[in-house]
Amino acid sequence: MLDTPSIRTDWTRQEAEEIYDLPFMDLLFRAHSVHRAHFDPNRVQKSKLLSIKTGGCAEDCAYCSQSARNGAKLPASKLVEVERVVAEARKARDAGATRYCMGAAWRSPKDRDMDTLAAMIEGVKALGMETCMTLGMLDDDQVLRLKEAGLDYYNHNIDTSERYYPEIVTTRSFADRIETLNRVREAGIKVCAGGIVGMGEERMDRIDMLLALATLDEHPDSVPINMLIPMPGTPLADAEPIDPFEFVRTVALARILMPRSHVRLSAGRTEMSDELQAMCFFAGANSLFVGDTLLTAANPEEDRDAALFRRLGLTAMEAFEDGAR
Ligand code: SAM
Ligand code: DTB
Ligand code: SF4
Repeated sequence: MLDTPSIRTDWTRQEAEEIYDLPFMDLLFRAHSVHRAHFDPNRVQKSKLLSIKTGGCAEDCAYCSQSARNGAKLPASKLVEVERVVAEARKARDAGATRYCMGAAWRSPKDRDMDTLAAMIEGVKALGMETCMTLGMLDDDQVLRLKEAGLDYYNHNIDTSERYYPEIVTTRSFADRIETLNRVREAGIKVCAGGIVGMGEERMDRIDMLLALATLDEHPDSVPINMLIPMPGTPLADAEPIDPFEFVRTVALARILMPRSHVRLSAGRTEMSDELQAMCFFAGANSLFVGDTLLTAANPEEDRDAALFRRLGLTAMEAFEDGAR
């Protein structure tokens, strides 16, 4: 990835701030130009999520319905059976998804679950789909086991800036997150890392979050930008919704700092108008979650997304298509 001169991992805060603060039209133009230089702007990657283990999580992430410490009262489930995961993945593939992302409400996986996780990866891969997992922090042995099973992507979000992180999570640190990301990268698994906008953070936190990702040794291959879904019972249930233009600015900055990454318009699309989503695609988003549920929260219905693709002339990327020019 680093062989292209436009791909930089030495962005400074001042540069990032100047880009984020550009007049909106200048920012959109620049982001779209970068997008167009690196991707076909009419192609969008489709991922599908499945919660393979829901609720009862030991961590205290303030946004999350699945933390046992929050008041969302989501009952803890057991790890879903491999056969069900593969059957759900087949349905998702037949509905047009090319990447299957399996998420577990864990601080980190237990070693006794690793065989089951490996079987899920093998089963989903056999369908011709890209595989992704998000299981919390990993140690060296666990990363290697996932790699051996053929895992393509690992999702691990930094969620916000290092400064704001302790306001959102206290049971682990920002540095813990970076450590797992580095481990995943070193093992040769593709990295999916992004964050959440609309948690009461400052503009500078959004900039610093993206800067932290853009100055890793290598950019994440996928960068999910989530708009907070305020989940009832969580400390962020009453968070002030973010100005949609700030959300678009965040997408645009992600595209400019990380030109070859897939920037994913992630959680929060049910609350976005089609026009706002179109603006995000113009600003450089080229991936999304499809299907009517994310992990525990709602996502737009299939027919709404199909209509959006039709109206905008967007087409879906193939599995393992990197999409880059
Ligand atoms: N437990 C694992 C972990 O935290 O890494 C994996 C699952 S966790 C639910 C995956 C990501 O979903 C979080 O890092 C966060 O960025 C995002 N997320 C969770 N709840 C959200 C919400 N209410 N709104 C927006 N994004 C959310
Ligand atoms: C990501 O950045 N967003 C996804 C995925 N990676 C794991 C999760 C969104 C979760 C939204 C809230 C829910 O469904 O509970
Ligand atoms: Fe647990 Fe992940 Fe939710 Fe945090 S985001 S409470 S680690 S499931």
